[in-house]
Amino acid sequence: MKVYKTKKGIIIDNNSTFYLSKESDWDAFVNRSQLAKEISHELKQLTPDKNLATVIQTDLMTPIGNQEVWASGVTYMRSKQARMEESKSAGGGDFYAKVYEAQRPELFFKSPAYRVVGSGDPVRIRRDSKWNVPEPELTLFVATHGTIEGYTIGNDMSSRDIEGENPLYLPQAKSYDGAAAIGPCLFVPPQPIHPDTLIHIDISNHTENLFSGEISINRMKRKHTELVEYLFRETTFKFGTYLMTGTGIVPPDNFTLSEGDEIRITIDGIGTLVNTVTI
Ligand code: DO4
Ligand code: MG
Repeated sequence: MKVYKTKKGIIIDNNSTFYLSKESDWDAFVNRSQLAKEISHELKQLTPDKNLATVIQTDLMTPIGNQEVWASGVTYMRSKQARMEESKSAGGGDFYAKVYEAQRPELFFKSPAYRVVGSGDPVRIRRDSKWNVPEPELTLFVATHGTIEGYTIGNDMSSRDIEGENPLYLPQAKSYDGAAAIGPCLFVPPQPIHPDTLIHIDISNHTENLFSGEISINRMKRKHTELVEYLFRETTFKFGTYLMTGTGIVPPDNFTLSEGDEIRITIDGIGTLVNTVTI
């Protein structure tokens, strides 16, 4: 099942049959244990409505209420290599090699809900940065009790020159207006997402393709449950939380985003998150 937040309410897509939920509060709707079961139960009391198929195109909102967005780092070999390269001259390369092998994962706060954008919205690159990339990431929705209840597509926009200059600049490279995108929906499967699920990215300037990449989530070094366990150790999440799981796709070092570029991130079973770059 896919759940869309729209201006008309919460729409449930069950194998291309669409329903409008009786619950209009996003936090109350998503932040439940055994969410897939709960939604299946609710569907029995709802009437399908074909018109809702267009509403998810015309009235789509970012699938977030009061949730924070957290992120994991260096969870794929490609990410480790890219970070070591960009921070080499600053002597930071070693940090990334160590965190890739360490028991404790890298987790960082990415964004409060009010700063997160959805599919169709612009993402931004910093005006004080010259080297910017999108990071396409499977993003978990974790309910208050620490259970993974759903998945969405995340874009962890990053300024590689700022991050590479000094690892302590990570929050500036990762958290600024327009740096976090999620959407288009919350995917709520009855079982955990399939390990062979593919993440695909296309970046174009509308006339030509600039970069494409693909990776399977089974190339991730850590388990989703392991990331969640560390995140929830000493922190509570009243509304549940989103957790980006790290990138395994990094464009070549001579690539940087420019204003107007279109970023399309597709994850099997979830859909496509589309954003255009502004400054
Ligand atoms: O360590 C820096 C950030 C890493 C990251 O965002 C990623 O691997 O996706
Ligand atoms: Mg990332």
